[in-house]
Amino acid sequence: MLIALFPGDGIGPEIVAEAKRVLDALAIDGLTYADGLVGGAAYKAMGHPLPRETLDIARSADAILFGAVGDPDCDALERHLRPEQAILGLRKELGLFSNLRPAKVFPELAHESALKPEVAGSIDLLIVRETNGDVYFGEKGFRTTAEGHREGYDIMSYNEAEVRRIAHAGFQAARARRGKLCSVDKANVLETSQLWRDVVIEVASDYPDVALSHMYVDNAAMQLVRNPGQFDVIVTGNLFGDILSDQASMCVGSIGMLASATLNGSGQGLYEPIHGSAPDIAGSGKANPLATILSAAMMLRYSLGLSEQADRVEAAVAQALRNGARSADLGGAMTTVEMGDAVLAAL
Ligand code: GGG
Repeated sequence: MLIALFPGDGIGPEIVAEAKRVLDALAIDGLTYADGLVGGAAYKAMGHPLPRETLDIARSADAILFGAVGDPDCDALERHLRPEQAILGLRKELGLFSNLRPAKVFPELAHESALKPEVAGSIDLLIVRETNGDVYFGEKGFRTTAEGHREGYDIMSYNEAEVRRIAHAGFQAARARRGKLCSVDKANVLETSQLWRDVVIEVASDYPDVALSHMYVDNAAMQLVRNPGQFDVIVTGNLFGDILSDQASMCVGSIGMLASATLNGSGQGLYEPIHGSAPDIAGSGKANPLATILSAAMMLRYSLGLSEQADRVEAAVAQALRNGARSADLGGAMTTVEMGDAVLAAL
């Protein structure tokens, strides 16, 4: 089993190192690693955020453990050379269209939530975010209007095949959980969302056991704060999912806690914390590695078929929190390595 390790930029190397220590401690037979550069680190070393060498490693791997990309040194680069193109490129090149972002409150962290603890305590949801289409991949550009004003544009588009496959992913996830799927769109304004809603309704006939509802994205943002316990699985597009999952992270306590898996249906997956590279704290030892460690647990479960080991890692994270492990984002003072030590001690 080959794992591609792509730490990326900023705090990426620090958090991936802790996840790797946890994987090593599991002493899994036949697990091998291949290191690759992505993002600003790859641009600086090789002139491209997603070099061919990295892509070749990704294609041959069973799973990718990814840190984060984003580097202020690269802010002035043309868009196709910016660090973020590494994650967009990997998702597109490997057909990784289904980004699963679970959000659940660890009881010890309920008081860290932006919500009242009793409201936070009700959160146990999964956002299924489409990651191969939408405004991220549509035609983009700059032009000048007839009046001489500079104008930027990003075309938002989805075709029915793209919506159908993510809808199936959403229904299947809901079926495996509490049987409720909320499809989030903006069908009162956007053509893409009208198509999205029509196709989700068509797909629903294959899942009579799943209760489907629809919500406009602005309402969904409000409901996530007002009554998050109503959600089981949310299926939504790339842009809406990106925004709603960051919002969900504040509801569960910290963006440093949210893991993710991005799957393509073949068993191969990319696993990463939902947070970015946090350049402001890079190298300071303040980063919380738990989202990356929990992403590694998702990798064990979804790509490597090692559910027992995944359960062990998740239980160790929960135990470390019960034992008082807290990084700065969780109101404590433990370093990245001390947080990793706490998980290892609980493993
Ligand atoms: N680990 C997440 C990360 O690196 N995020 C930076 C980023 O470019 N995100 C864009 C996206 O997730 O679509």
